[in-house]
Amino acid sequence: MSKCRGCGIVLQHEHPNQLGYSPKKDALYCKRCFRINHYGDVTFDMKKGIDPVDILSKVNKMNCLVVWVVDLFDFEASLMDSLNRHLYNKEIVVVLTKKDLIPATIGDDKLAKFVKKRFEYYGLHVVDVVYTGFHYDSVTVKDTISKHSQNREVVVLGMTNVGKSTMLNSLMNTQTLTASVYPGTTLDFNELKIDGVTYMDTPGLENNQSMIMYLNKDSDANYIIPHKLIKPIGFQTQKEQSFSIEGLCRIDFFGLDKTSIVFYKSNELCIHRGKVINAQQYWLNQDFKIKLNIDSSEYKETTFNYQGNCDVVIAGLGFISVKGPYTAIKVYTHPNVKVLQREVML
Ligand SMILES: Nc1nc2c(ncn2[C@@H]2O[C@H](COP(=O)(O)OP(=O)(O)OP(=O)(O)O)[C@@H](O)[C@H]2O)c(=O)[nH]1
Ligand SMILES: [Mg+2]
Repeated sequence: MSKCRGCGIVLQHEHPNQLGYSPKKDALYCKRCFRINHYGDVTFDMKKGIDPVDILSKVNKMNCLVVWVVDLFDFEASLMDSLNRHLYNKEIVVVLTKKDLIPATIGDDKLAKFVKKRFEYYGLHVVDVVYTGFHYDSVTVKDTISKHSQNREVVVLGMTNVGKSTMLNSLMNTQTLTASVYPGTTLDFNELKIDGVTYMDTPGLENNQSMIMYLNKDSDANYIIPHKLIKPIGFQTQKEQSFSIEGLCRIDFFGLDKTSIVFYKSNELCIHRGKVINAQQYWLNQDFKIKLNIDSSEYKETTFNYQGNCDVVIAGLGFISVKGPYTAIKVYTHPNVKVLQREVML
């Protein structure tokens, strides 16, 4: 039984429309990986990840070091509420990916502190935090993992699309594993040896709380997931203001007084700004280029009354950093998308 080197699925040569198919008996990659790598094309529906319980309970029984991979830009969507139940007895090294997307306004130590605190909040034991990103040297990541592995297998886990396979490719300095912009690229456990350490690439955990799951068109994920350094967009504003990011979410601010509001999101997405009093009318009548797969009337309202400096995070989309006086913030988006207020990250 041989497995596809790119995505870990068992190769088969009988069923062209099923996963794992390759017409060549001695192929190293399945047809799907071949097409993703050569044409950026996904021949079969991506699965958008795998049921977290299946994978986490398997990992729970292994004597392994867990490398939890987190997309720094989409940090909150990279964590799950029930994680501590499955990983309570595991040492975890956190690898933060996509640092190249984040403006360099925060020191590494401060960021590591922030990350450890967020993981503690979820009841998880983090032994180290390291960074990676396009054009970053992967030596520190490799050395840190190696130091903590102590002859154990290293299981690379995380939500779908956070950059697990890309990170492993950078440790090997090859393009062996298949990576793609769409969630659900890696399909099964995929074992590799890097400098004598056994690593396991894994399928990303399905993230039902991310906006990526609820787009009107799956291909719009390409606009929502940032590919370049994010250009923060700032406003200094007063009284009541409403902002919408395409047709994806609307955020109403109340009681502003020269308050600074900075949006961190993909540069491809437009922000529409107006008065709260006109916002509902605008929201209902506008034919947005990028939308969710629900009716505007089905959007859920979340209200935040904490009035300090904060980030408002919309999982899968980005965050809004708010500094200065305000009395309340209301967010409208898909009812399943995780929306939260947290301490300021950058
Ligand atoms: N800018 C930037 N993009 C990254 C980085 N790491 C990964 N990506 C991109 O993120 C997308 C997902 O990468 P993958 O490596 O396939 O992610 P994964 O976690 O293995 O995904 P699944 O196998 O679907 O769970 C791809 O488009 C990558 O090019 C990074 O450090 N910086
Ligand atoms: Mg992968």
